[in-house]
Amino acid sequence: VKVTVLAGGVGGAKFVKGLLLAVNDLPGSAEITVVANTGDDMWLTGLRICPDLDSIMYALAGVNDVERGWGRSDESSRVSEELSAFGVGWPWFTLQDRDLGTHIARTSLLREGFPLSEVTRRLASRWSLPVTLLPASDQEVETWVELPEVDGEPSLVHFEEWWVRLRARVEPLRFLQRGVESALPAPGVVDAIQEADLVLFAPSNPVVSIGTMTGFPGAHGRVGVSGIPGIAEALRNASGPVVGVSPIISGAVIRGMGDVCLRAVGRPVSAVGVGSAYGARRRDTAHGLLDGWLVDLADADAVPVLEGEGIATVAAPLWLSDDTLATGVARAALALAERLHP
Ligand code: FO1
Repeated sequence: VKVTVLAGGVGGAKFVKGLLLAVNDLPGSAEITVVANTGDDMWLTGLRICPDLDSIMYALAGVNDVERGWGRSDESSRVSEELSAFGVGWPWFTLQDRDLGTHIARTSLLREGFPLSEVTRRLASRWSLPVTLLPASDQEVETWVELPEVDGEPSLVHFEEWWVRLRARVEPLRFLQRGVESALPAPGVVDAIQEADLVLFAPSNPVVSIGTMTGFPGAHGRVGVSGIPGIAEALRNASGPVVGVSPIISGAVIRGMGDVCLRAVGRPVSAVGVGSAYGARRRDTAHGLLDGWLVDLADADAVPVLEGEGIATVAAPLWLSDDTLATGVARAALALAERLHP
């Protein structure tokens, strides 16, 4: 079977690790493609940083820092100490030594003229990852955050500055996907979605991680997020079922600060809120994306609501705290997909 997963960084990686174990139950071999969000990417200290691609690559290679979630294990900070002493870079955003090796290698290949998809293939080939890892786009699409005026000046900061320095404490006016209008899905992304036997949305940040790929509509007068042109269309044309896993359990995010992102686009922080923002694919031909939606057992009351909206919804345990639990979540997603497309 061919499975394609749309994913953000750390949560996406945990889900994919579970999926790799869950597909062992299926007959025949599985071919998994992971399409990673590139909206968190940025230039810093002259280097191209791709947090979500790296989080997934390191986790699947088994070289990630498990406790922190991002970056490599067995790290040191000698280079970042030197950069700080020169006053270069962001002192609150630590680029550690091994991780810097990745950014230098990536930037070097980009400078040689290779597109990000080819650069990612080359970096990942070092570890023979058990999946094909694709960036959502080869073009630079960066999420910026518009914050309320300070001293009469509207302030616009890169997503990472809002997320890491400000810890998402300031409520954004809106998100801006810089460069998204002229971006295209990276080579292989549209085919991976359209030709998959099933497409899964990892329980990643629905607004800035999945939304930067698929688009995420605003509500209650708030501006939504623009997706990379062509990805939502590929999802609507997908021949297999599209099944999402809720990143919200009992009205709170599984990890991170995605609740602030949902409020910023005027959406309720709930399994129903996220599911209905993605929308039912068959019924709402204008912009619906989902055939199936997995919610946590604690959100079982979401089932009849979303079923009423035309999305096949199942309640299952959704915590991803360890590989065994993550495998259970992936099994539940595969079972729902099987029901939708036997
Ligand atoms: N997150 C932090 O909270 N502090 C950091 O200093 C930091 C550095 C960092 C460097 C490389 C990288 O790939 C990720 C890094 N992250 C850091 C994680 C990242 O900011 C976010 O958690 C994700 O982008 C959100 O999905």
